[in-house]
Amino acid sequence: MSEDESKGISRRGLLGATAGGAALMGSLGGARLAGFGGVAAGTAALAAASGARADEAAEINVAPGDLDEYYGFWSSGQAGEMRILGIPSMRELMRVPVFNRCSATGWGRTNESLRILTEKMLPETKAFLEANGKKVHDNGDLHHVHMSFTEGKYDGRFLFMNDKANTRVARVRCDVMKCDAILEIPNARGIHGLRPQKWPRSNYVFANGEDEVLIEPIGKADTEDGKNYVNFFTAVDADKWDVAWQVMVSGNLDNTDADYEGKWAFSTSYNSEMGLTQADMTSADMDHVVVFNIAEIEKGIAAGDYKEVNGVKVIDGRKGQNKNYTRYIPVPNNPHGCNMAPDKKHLCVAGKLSPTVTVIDVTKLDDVFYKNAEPRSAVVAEPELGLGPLHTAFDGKGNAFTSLFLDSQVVKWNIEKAIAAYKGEKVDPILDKLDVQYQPGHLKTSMGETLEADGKWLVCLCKFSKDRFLNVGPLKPENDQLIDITGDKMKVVHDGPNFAEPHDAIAVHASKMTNIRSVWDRQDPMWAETRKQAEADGVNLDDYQDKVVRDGNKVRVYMSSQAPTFALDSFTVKQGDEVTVTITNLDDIDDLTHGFTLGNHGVAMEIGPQATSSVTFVAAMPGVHWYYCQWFCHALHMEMRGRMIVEPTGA
Ligand code: RUQ
Ligand code: CUA
Ligand code: CA
Repeated sequence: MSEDESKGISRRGLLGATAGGAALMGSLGGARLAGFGGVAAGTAALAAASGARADEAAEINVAPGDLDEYYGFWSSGQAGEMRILGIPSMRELMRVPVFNRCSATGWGRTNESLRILTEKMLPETKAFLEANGKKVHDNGDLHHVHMSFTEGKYDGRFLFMNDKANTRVARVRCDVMKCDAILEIPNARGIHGLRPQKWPRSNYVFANGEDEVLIEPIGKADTEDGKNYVNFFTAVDADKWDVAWQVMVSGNLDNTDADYEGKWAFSTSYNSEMGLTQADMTSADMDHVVVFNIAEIEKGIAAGDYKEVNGVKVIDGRKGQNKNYTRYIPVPNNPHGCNMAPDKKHLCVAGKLSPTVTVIDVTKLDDVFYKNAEPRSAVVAEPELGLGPLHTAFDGKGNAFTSLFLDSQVVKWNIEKAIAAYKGEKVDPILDKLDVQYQPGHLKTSMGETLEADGKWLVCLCKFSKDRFLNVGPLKPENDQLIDITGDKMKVVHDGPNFAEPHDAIAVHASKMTNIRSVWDRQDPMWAETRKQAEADGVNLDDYQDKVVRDGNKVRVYMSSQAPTFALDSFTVKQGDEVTVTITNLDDIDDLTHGFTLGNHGVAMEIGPQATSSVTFVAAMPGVHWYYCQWFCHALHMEMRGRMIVEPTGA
């Protein structure tokens, strides 16, 4: 095809071409095609490579200016932030710093974010950080992001997430997409699995302690004996963002989920052995799922059947307590994922080291608790699906999708057929298997963790990408693949490279995000503390401000910003002063964000439209230091700057 001919081909036309032809064109010449539609050619080539028909690849093409149908909320693992992607385009829309520090927004540096990061930090952590010359941890390991529910449906209020690295849980407000509360969990170690209660609403967020905790102090207890360790299951009050109660359990806790009636929570344990080495942790054929009886635990707390440990009410739910707080259901070999189906009935527990998924019928749990039925009597199916099952997602039509880590596949299977097979009927529950690239962990269906599962998309979060992208060095991106699940056969329609290491994601229909704002409310609680100080200093933060207040060696600098100026061209302090700069962005236009970066001071912060942000530092360097707005806001954005003059001591 000549260049002239190729220019005549519309993007649609190209996508509609036969898969083979499009693939050929894609491989023929990125450079030449890039001029008019290299992206489309790439997409078609991909679709061809993965076996999808080119016309189906077209439906993932969200044209420039068009909006996605779903918000994807992604965890980022050891990067510590939350990310927002559009589905089906898989475009990255935003990064929300949570447990990490952020160079762009000043998260972890501004007074407002430091308050959130430190407010509910345990005293021993505070002391530890201080001993290391720090105020906050720099890292986090964010595995699981889940939205708040009302009656089994997403309600667009909050997103909740865990930090496995530093035993914390965080909440993000969906109206402004900022983290507004972080809680360090006492007693437990290594918060991994996290899920909100689904019914009647998310009053609790359940959080699993993966790492074992020595019950008695070192010296009293033998640290080399696993029997001296316990694990903690924590219920966080989602509104107050404080611990409501904890349950002490036998065996560690990996992933968790809750039912659709508000009766149960479930946790998988891969270390029922209470082993301290890998050999010990994998020694038993069976581990277990712990079932938590929410009403009984609440009753136990009300009746005073708890021990107070570090200010938390702890219920003893260990094996052999013969109380109605917990039951332990044996399941094969180091289970991992724990996923409640939107049929309200079936909990799917992935076997990991066992090729099976164990299906528990939650309507049978009353008998297990109150009629002494065998714990395994609640198991209604255990289909053999393939090697390394990790997580399961649902389409709302009775089908389940399980990731097979070792097989690098997604297997689609039918729950009712699996139940029939377990009863001895000659049916194969497996409907389809699809190769994914490569080694999948979590996988998510659109709205699939709610009563509104719609069976349109599946996102498969692959841990390895190897040859799927240009080589970027020894550290490779992950690969979040988009899969069309509307037909009988699954189809990979998009590869989505992603930085370390999204474990989990949810896909929320855009219609659920009714609270989301474009401009801040001036009265937002985020800067309530800052507002109080301003009032005490006689400054009205809602109006034009250019005031410098001296209070001993503390200097508070207030300035409003309006494109393209700061209210202050300069301010003067003395060497050694503790300076707080408070900036209010008085612009109330959609998308008009300003910033404040103070040169050579490691200070940078975002100030969204109508927001207030502040930062405190010691002016230890005499001289003239320029500050500037780092968010391109106006034709005169470069000129939006000023000077901080630091007079040397004794001058
Ligand atoms: S886990 S890849 Cu941290 Cu959710 Cu299973
Ligand atoms: Cu204000 Cu750039
Ligand atoms: Ca085990």
